[in-house]
Parts: sequence; C-alpha cells; structure tokens
Amino acid sequence: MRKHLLWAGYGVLATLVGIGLAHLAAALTTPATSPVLAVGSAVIDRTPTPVKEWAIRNFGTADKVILVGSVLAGVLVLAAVAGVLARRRLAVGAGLLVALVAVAAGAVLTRPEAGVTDLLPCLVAAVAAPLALRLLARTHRTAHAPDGGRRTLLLTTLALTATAALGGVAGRTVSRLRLRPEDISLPAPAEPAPPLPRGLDDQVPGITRFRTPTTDFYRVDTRLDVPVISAEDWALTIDGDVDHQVTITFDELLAMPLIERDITLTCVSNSVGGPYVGGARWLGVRLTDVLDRAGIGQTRADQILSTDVDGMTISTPLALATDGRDAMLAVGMNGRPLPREHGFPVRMVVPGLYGFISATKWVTRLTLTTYAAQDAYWTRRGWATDAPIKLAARIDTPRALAQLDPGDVVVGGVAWAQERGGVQGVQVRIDGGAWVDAQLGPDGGADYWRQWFHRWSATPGSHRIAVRATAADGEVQTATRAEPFPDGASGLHELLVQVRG
Ligand SMILES: Nc1nc2c(c(=O)[nH]1)N[C@H]1C(S)=C(S)[C@@H](COP(=O)(O)O)O[C@H]1N2
Ligand SMILES: [Mo]
Repeated sequence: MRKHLLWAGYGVLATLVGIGLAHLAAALTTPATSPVLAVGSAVIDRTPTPVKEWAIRNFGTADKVILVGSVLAGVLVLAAVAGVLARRRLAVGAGLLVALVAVAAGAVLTRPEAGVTDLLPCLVAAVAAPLALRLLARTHRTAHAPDGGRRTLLLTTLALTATAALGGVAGRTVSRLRLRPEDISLPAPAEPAPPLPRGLDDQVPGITRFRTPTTDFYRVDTRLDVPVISAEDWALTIDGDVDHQVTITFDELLAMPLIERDITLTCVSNSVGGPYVGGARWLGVRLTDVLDRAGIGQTRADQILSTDVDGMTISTPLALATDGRDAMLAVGMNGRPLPREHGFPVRMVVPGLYGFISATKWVTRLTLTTYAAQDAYWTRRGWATDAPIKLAARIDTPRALAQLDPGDVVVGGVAWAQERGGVQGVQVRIDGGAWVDAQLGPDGGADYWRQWFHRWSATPGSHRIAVRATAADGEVQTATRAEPFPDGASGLHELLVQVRG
C-alpha cells in the first residue's frame, strides 16, 4: 500500500511538472491554450444550460474557480493512476500521461480560432510529464538498490516540485504582466456626457455606489483567461449583407466622432436582486456611424452577429441596435481605456439590452445577417434573441436576515429602467402593507440606474421588506416570477430582517 501511494505521488508530481511548464509556455504565447484552462473552457461550452444556470446561481463568479479546481482534481486522480501503473511498466504510466495531454490538445483544437501553434503548451506537457515520471522511476530504483541513494531521490523530488511550482508561478506572473493595460490616450468626446451628479453614496451606508468603480465592475463571460490584444493589431471588419465590406483600424475608429454616455450594463443571469449590474461612463463611436461605413441601407439582415477575437459570437437585433438609442463601439470606461477584462481595445455597449445579446467584448467582426441563417453562442443554447433589460429594483441595505435595532432604519438600493425613460419612482412595502414612495437619488440619465432610500421605523420582530420600481414610460415592475433563462428574471426583490426586542 505504501509503495502504491509513493508511486501515485510520482505520477501526480510528474503531471504537475507538465502542467506548470505548459502553463508558462501558454502564458508566453496564448494563455487560453494552457491544458487545464483549455479543458475547462471545453467543459463550459458543453455544460447544459440548466447546469450552468445552477452553478452561476450557487457559486456566482466563483463558478470558474470551482470548475478549474474540479478539472485539476480529476486530472490528478488519473495522474496518480499513471504513477501506480508506472511501477510495473514505465511505458504504460507514461502512456496514460500522454493520453491525458492528448485530451487537452483536443480541447485546445476545438477552440473556435485554434491554430497548430496553439498546441505548443500541450507539447511541452507531453514531453515534460513522461520525462519527469521516468526520472522519478529511475531515481526510485537506484534509491531502493542495496547501496542506497535515498538522498538523490529526495533531491530529485524537491527539484521537480520546485520546477512545477516555478512554472506555475512564472506563468501566472507573465500572464499578469501581459494583462497590464496598454498605454494609449483616447481623444476627447465630440459629445461629452454631463457631469454625473453626486449620488447617495455618503448618505446611505451600504447602498451601491452611483458610479461603479472599474475594478469592482462585474465580469461575466465564457472565458477562463483574458485575451491580450494590442490596439495596434486590432481591426474591425463589417461584412455580410452590406453594400461593401470594410475594415476599420483602431486609429481610424478613434478618428470618428466619439460620444460619451452613462449606461448601466446588466447581465441576464441575475436572479432577482442579483449582483451582475454596474453603472459606468462609456466612451465610444456610435454603432450606426460604424455600420454606415459599410452601408446598410439595402440590407435584409435582421441581426448583427458580432464575433470576438476568439470566434465567440453574440447576436443583436438590428432594428433595436439602430433605433436611435446610444449603441456604441466603446473604447473607454470611466475615463480610461477599457480594461482587458472588459473588452480592450473595443467592445459593444447597447443600452437597454442584456449583455449577452449586445455587449460583445474584444469584438473584431460585425456581420449583418439573419437569425434564420446564423446562430450565436447563446442562441444555440436556447437563450432568447430578443431580450430587453427588465425593469427592476434591488434592496442593498439592510441585508437579508440582518439583525437590526428597533427605530430608524434606512432601507436603500438601486433601480434601473434602461430605454424606458429611466426610473420615475420606487416604492417600498413592509410586511405586505401599502406601497410607500421611497426617495430617489439624483438622475444620471435615462439609461443609468437610480439610487433610492426609505426611512422606516422598525418595530421588534421579523419583517418582510419588498421593493418595486416604476419607469418614466408608466410601466410598473411586475411581481410575476421568472427565472433568468431564457430572457431575464422578473419578480420583486423581497427580504426578511429581524428587529431586536
Ligand atoms: N466576447 C465576449 N463578450 C461578452 C461575453 C462573452 O462571454 N464573451 N459575455 C457577455 C455578457 S453575458 C455580459 S453580461 C457582458 C458583461 O460585460 P462585463 O464583463 O464587462 O461586465 O459582456 C458580454 N460580452
Ligand atoms: Mo450576461
């Protein structure tokens, strides 16, 4: 038994050496081609929608950490088996390790824009892991020969552990360095946004900030890594059913008139009261100005199929994107170039539509086509093609199940009503009583969220707080419950609190 454990350990160590060095090779070339990340991405793309929904609901943004952890755990179990097999016959154990790498290579090659050079990290793993296993097997035999050599075995183990760790850490460091933003300066907007009024941030403790700081902005995408694109290499092609196909460089894009807008981005995966929503100031070129370069006067298209740098696709209803709303190809966020996580160098932002049908990050192609002819990533997974952001209000403070002192309690949060003229009113209801008007924070524009608060004299006991929003177009937020799939959650945000006696 002890022998088995020892050999299982050799298998795991050899595999970690392969993974660590491959991770470094990937960081230096294309981060997404790191074997574990590639398998993780392949799993994401093949996970059935209900399972994905469940994972996002229960683990939130940690779903990816859990996914990569599970993939890694599975690999290491097989690696241990390979080690045990190598005890009898090295070739069998090494063969299993190579087979594992082959699975990862398959995952790398199924990535939409994969090329042969993307196999480099897998190649590194396919060579390093079996070599490490052989080294361990040989040193083990020598160590257990009559004349000993246990010191050498210990040193070999330590050296290989260090190699694996250094590979992993160096890979991480290189990736981090490459993720640093590029030093570019953006022109001033031709149409600046008015200054954003001071929000209720300092007045209502616990309320969501009126302007989401860029570093706190939610991130939702299908990737485990962040693409590294240089503005100089970037270009946008507009093709499909257009008068003439055009390609625009980053400098050409910046030479067009820029607009600046405060827009609240919202993810369809939010359950009622969910966290994936943020307010930022976006700088970009009007989408219609860009489409006009290619000419869409004669088009029979009904969707804009946008493609990102790795071939991931998002479709946006053409009629909605060009109906006069401030849809843009954004280059700036909160006064700075886009961070890489949020789409550097260029992303789409379309007010009023959930991100999954509008907010393509790292966008490189806009294809004018029809829903009948082409399906985007989420369309194939059953999500709606037409998904306006639903009118919603969220309670930020107090927290659900909070223990409060009786007396004055400030209930507060945010509400959003993009492309409905903005939020006109917010009402609060305690214990199923009458709806009472909350006070609204300042107006940041029709496509921006609004903060609200309500002073409540809390009495001892358990209480239920509910909130609902009204839009400027008269719509009142529905109480009818719907899950995020397929076109966004609805229902009222409601929570329980305890007031001490
Ligand atoms: N290339 C690409 N763009 C994407 C996605 C993606 O997976 N890949 N996710 C979309 C979704 S679902 C949302 S809600 C927004 C989120 O943008 P953020 O991460 O900047 O907040 O990006 C959208 N753009
Ligand atoms: Mo989303």
